[in-house]
Amino acid sequence: MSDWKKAVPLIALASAALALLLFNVLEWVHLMPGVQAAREAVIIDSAFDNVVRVTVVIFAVVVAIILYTVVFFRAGPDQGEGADFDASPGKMVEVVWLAASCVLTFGLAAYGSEEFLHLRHDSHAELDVQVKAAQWSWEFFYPAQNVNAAELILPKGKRARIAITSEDVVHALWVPAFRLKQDALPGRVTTLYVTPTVTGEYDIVCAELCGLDHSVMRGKVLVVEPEEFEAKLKGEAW
Ligand SMILES: [Cu+2]
Repeated sequence: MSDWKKAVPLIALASAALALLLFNVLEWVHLMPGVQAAREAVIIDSAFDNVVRVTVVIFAVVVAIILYTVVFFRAGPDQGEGADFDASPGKMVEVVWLAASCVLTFGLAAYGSEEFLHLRHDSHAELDVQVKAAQWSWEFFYPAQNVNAAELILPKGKRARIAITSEDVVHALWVPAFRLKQDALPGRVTTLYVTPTVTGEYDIVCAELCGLDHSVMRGKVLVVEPEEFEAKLKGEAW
């Protein structure tokens, strides 16, 4: 036990150094690249970043403990395999480790669920779009405007309710720039809410293996200024 007490400052220092290094590497490689084109993207990215921060710290502590153990608890040349030593870390360490794991697991789960429900449960929307997926294309229908479009056109700053279904097999509507993904299920309607914040053209990708041409089942989202929306929709209608 006394060995571990002496080890704490060393392990803490090594953990901090390792965590700092990892944070810099993560910052450098940009885990979540690309534009955040919706309010939801900002929320999801920040949740993702926070979870990564917590896991980086835990990872650093675990690796520091492993390194310390490997270096300072090596068997000496006079100790053969199976040499006698007490591997038990003591009850206190076990209790603290278990309690901390529980707090972290449930804490992260609660944090994630809260953010998720927050995104999903506000059913207020200023625009309705119905999406139909079929092997291997996307179709968009605007019930209020009675318009069919080949692209998903959304006005900037307006919360849209996107009702998704499939005509054949399971697909998934994924807009990386929105950080949103939702399964398209035959015989069922799933719903996604999004408030686009940056005008531009973004990819829609099918994120569920759906057959031969799954890899080319792409679509486009056009986020336009609200005043251009109706005209753009009429222009894209077919
Ligand atoms: Cu697919």
